[in-house]
Amino acid sequence: MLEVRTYRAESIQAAMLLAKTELGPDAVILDVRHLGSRQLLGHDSVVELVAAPASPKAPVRAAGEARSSAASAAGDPLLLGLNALGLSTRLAAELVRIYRAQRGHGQELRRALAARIAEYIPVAPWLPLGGRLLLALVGPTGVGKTTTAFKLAGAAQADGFPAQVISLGGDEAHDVRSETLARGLALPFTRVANSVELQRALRMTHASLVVIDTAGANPYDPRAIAALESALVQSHVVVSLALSVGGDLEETLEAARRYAPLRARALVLTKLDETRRPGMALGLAEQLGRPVIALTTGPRIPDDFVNASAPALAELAAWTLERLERRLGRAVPV
Ligand SMILES: Nc1nc2c(ncn2[C@@H]2O[C@H](COP(=O)(O)OP(=O)(O)OP(=O)(O)O)[C@@H](O)[C@H]2O)c(=O)[nH]1
Ligand SMILES: [Mg+2]
Repeated sequence: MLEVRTYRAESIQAAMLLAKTELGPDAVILDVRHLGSRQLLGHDSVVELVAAPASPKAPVRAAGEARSSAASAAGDPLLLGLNALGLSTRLAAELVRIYRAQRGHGQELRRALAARIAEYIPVAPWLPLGGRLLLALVGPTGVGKTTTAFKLAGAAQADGFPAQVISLGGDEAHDVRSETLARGLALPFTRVANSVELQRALRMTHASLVVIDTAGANPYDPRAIAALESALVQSHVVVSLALSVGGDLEETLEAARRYAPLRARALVLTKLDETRRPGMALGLAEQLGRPVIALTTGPRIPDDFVNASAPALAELAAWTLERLERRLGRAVPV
């Protein structure tokens, strides 16, 4: 029997994030309803989304296919190169097979890669098309949370969606910069210190996108994580974990695991421009299993980011495979 679940949130985006996190990237959206002006969690726009897990048929077929290709690909340097970036052997084997079959056919290659990536890596839109989205960015210090907060809010505002940035727990020096950024983008900006102030600020805003920029939390400091959790828990925001790409894979995954109490429902992957291993974004996204909403590609606000999408991830996969192959051809360590 088809297992159907219902999710309520303030926007289609927030409801989709809930559904994809729980049911997986292939969750099938069966129905979306606007419930009109009803008070949910203190806000008035409510969307109800009915979703089901993807039919078991596709994964079973994919698993069978992948087992044989993975076995025959063991020791394949391209596959090992993708493994080293965190991709599972199954996904890596499928991408390598597609790459070898379609190499040189730019558009066809990218389309085929995108179709396969979409089966493994969830992405989600973040613009608040059907209501309002409260997005909290959490993560280690210096990964680009503040910069990303202003990129998203600035881009939303430029697209006609009223946006606001709230800084939670930022110190004076941190928020001086944020105030300057907010002024430059003509964005409302508020500072809050705790859960009560955050809830008050959220009650007062009418913005359709509110990005809550949190102070960097050391992943190995459980007290810092717990403080952030208690500051956010009452506000029913979509917590999005920001991680920078290109550092040590295991360290980054371990850091992500330490944020588990914050129950992140989405990922923002940052600084893809600062590494020669941006393909690690694919491995992190696959392993963490949370929908990716944006990839950041530089410090400029609001331009340096792309919305996460299967085609964007396919471009990254194609670039990575081409680079791996070039380097292998030159017999230089990757
Ligand atoms: N190259 C590059 N630099 C970035 C990117 N995102 C942010 N930065 C830079 O990284 C530095 C830190 O960015 P912030 O946005 O302040 O990082 P944060 O996570 O808010 O830092 P804390 O608040 O201290 O935890 C700044 O110099 C940004 O300009 C990116 O995608 N690429
Ligand atoms: Mg910051």
